[in-house]
Amino acid sequence: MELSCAWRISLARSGEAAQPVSQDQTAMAETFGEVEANGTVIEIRMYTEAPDGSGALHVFTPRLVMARVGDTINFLPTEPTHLSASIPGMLPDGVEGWEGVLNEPVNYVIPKEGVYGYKCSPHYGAGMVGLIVVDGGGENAEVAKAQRHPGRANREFADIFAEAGL
Ligand SMILES: [Cu+2]
Repeated sequence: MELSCAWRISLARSGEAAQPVSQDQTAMAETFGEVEANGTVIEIRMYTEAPDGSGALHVFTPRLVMARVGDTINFLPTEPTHLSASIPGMLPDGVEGWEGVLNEPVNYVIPKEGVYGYKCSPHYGAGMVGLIVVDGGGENAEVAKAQRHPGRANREFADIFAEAGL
């Protein structure tokens, strides 16, 4: 049975804990074991112009993070016109992912080991993408690497996977 993971996804103001959006926590616990937030928060900022002076446009910073199950990923709309949304085909099996709203933060508690690819939907083709590697990458790394993307996102993901050693 396909179980919804939507309860662990929330859109919240920066600094607020993620809140469940449904009551299906018992079923999720059976699927993924202990997946409550462990208190570790990893911030990923969304920029129109990279803060490192490189001149790169439309970036997540950092674009690659190593995380553990239970960590909270906090996407911050540091500059406007951006969002974070997971990419279908770049999530571990059974994980539903997240879909952010323009100019709003996303708090996402990592439910399972594996790799999580995501994009800024308006700037996907411009290469505004990123990757979360959880507990070494797990079973879906090869499937995620094989995904094809619009425009500059292919090159960007190739660079990110190489940086991750996957
Ligand atoms: Cu963007």
